[in-house]
Amino acid sequence: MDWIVAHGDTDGICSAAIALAAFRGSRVFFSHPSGLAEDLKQVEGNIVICDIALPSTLLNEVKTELERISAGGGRIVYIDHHPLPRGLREGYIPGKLVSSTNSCASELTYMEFKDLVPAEMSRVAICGAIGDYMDNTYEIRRLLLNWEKRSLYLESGLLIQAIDAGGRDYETKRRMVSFLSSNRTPSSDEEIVGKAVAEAIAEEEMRKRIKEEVRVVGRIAYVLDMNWSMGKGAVYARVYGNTPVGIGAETRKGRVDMSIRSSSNQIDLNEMLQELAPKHNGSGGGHAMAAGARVPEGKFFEFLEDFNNLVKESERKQTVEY
Ligand SMILES: [Mn+2]
Repeated sequence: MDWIVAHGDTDGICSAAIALAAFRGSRVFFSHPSGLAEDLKQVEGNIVICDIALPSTLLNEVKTELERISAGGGRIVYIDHHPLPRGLREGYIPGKLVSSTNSCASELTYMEFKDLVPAEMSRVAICGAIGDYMDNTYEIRRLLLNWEKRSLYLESGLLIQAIDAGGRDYETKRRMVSFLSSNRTPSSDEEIVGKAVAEAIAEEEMRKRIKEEVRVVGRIAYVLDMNWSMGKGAVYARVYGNTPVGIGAETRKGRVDMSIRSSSNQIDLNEMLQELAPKHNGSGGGHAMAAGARVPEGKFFEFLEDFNNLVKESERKQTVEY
């Protein structure tokens, strides 16, 4: 049995679709950094892993599972664009590691398997790149020349909105993967179109609500418990709070989960959160300009104050440098 294990966002779904076009008949499964080691326990055979950060805290557990898979004769291709855990040595995990922080996972997956998939899969790579705000790379711009850009942005917008509307519905996501892998467009699927349009209408309402309800702590703007996409909440919080950093937060099971977005490439959210969140008994990380964090409910405001100090600090440093 061949396996594809991917993150459940647009980039992960598009990466999985490209991998599935290369390895027809694979089982598609969704996971995330903190659940990867556990999820790998059910895997035997060849595996492609897409868009899942190698977790620093559970690295040895992931390594153990990959070694078991490899010892059983499974071929492993690990494709990801999150920063690698600090100090990871080459060859530490078995299999092929395709890693770059400059491109999305869909672009890396397309480039890795492009000889095995129809050329049309390039548009799935582009959709994934737009989903992760990483469509401005050399390869994606080059691939986009083969398409009508404006039409493709509609297709990717439909897909992204439908995925945002779907929450944690893994059956629908699996269906999207197989659908995209067989070279069909999001606009040709009634369910995707319906969900996307409903989400776009809801978004316009939420945008206005966030404009009213956004709260600001220094250089950080946030919205809490809006019961909506945290990532988009973070973007609108930043815009209407008029700050370089925005947070969409949600209280769940005694913890506050956050999506965090920045508008400044001078602020490295991943660096900051990996350092800061554990100090508040939480965890955090991701990319430089788009990341996530989780802290206990009672620590949230303390965390915001400290986070704001780090953002101010990094802005102050730039002013001095210039
Ligand atoms: Mn990604």
